[in-house]
Amino acid sequence: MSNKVALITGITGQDGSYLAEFLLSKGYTVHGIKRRSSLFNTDRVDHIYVDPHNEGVRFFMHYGDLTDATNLIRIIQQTQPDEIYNLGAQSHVQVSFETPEYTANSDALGTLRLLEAIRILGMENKVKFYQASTSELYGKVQEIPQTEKTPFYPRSPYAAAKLYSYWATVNYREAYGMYACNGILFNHESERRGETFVTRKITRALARISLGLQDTLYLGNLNAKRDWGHAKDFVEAMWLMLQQESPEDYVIATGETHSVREFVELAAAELGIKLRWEGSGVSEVGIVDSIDSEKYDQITNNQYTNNEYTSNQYTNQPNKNSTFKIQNLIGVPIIKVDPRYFRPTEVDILLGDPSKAKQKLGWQPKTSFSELVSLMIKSDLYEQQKDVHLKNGGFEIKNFYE
Ligand code: NDP
Ligand code: GDR
Repeated sequence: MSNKVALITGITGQDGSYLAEFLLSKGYTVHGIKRRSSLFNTDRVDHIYVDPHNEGVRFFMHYGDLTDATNLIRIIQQTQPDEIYNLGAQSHVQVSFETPEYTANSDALGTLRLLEAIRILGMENKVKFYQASTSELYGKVQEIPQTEKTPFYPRSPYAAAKLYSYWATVNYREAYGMYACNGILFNHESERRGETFVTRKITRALARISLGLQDTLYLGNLNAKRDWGHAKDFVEAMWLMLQQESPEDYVIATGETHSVREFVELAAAELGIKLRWEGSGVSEVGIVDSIDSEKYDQITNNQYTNNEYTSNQYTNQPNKNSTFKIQNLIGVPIIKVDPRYFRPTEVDILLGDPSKAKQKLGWQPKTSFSELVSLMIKSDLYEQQKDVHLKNGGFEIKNFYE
């Protein structure tokens, strides 16, 4: 077991929570930086939180923000980390078109502030630094598949900000001899993925539609292709990058690409729903062609055994009390295109070549595309079942995402 100390920015995010779990399991003491918010925002890490008054605590959270250099310097000085993982970011590509300056401040200058804090504190030779770089750097792709050598062509304020951080990390490595690495991670998802990223939006909405809680799922570009892996597998690669003899940059990907449309079809199929597509462009709709009721019953009955959030609280079969019959969906257009979700500049296709990571880090993804979709659907069915109970109990159910 290690007795190292790690500091994670973005601890309340998807990756921050998986990485914290992983490092704690290795014996690390983990410090996380969380932003102040007006409501509790720690759902993803509540299960690993321990009252700091207890003895032997190895997980701590500190208020801070990547836009505030003073607190970054103070937290690094206080916690004296061996490893810093910079996962904090305004991470939504579409939102970055709405908030470009803030995105640059947190995603570009935030990284610079951390790197400078390390220098100011004279910790260049003690701290190892991980930068959450992204396949979005490739943007308008110059070659397929993308490797560590593929030229970048960012297509959003988010990607442009991340490009700055990529090069700042390389520069601090070369200028000051810091152990600093870029993980160029392709899309990675999970049961904990934010609800407005396309995969989670799809699994959550389809689960709700199958339970009669929502009518329609509105999506943007169905033809975009992404290399989707599981976040739990990907955080392991971050750690491996910091355990090598010398710091280098690595592509982390599955080596498979699928369209948003394929993701929708597979997620629906997981629920026993077969879709057919009609129309084209903004008029395209996904209509329920047929339902495999046996498959739906099977997944709704078995979801608990496979779900990471399994609790003894709900042991009854989910649909027992539901008045909604999934057969009602046959012939209904449940997927519609809404141009609101089109991006001013799109990244059409991403496909990573993780050969270097396989060879040098001994890393490879463990979760297949179909396993990822299945895990996410099961988890969302479980979550949404709570709303079915509320609805059947007479409470009004609102959906803010439709
Ligand atoms: P999330 O959006 O789930 O998490 C982002 C985290 O950053 C949250 O904890 C968020 O806090 C925090 N954060 C946002 N702004 C600030 C700020 N100004 N100061 C401090 N913290 C802030 O992202 P992921 O976990 O999916 O991604 C982790 C990192 O990896 C990000 O940098 C992302 O850009 C990058 N990345 C992600 C990929 C993916 O497919 N998931 C692929 C490649 C790179 P809060 O909870 O308060 O919002
Ligand atoms: P991405 O993820 O932009 O790749 O960034 P997102 O899931 O938002 O989009 C993937 C693709 O799906 C298309 N799409 C939609 N996207 C969203 N969010 N909502 C929709 O309704 C919708 N319909 C179609 C998008 O146009 C896009 O082509 C993620 C983030 O985690 C980044 O932080 C990270 O750097 C990259 O992955 C790698």
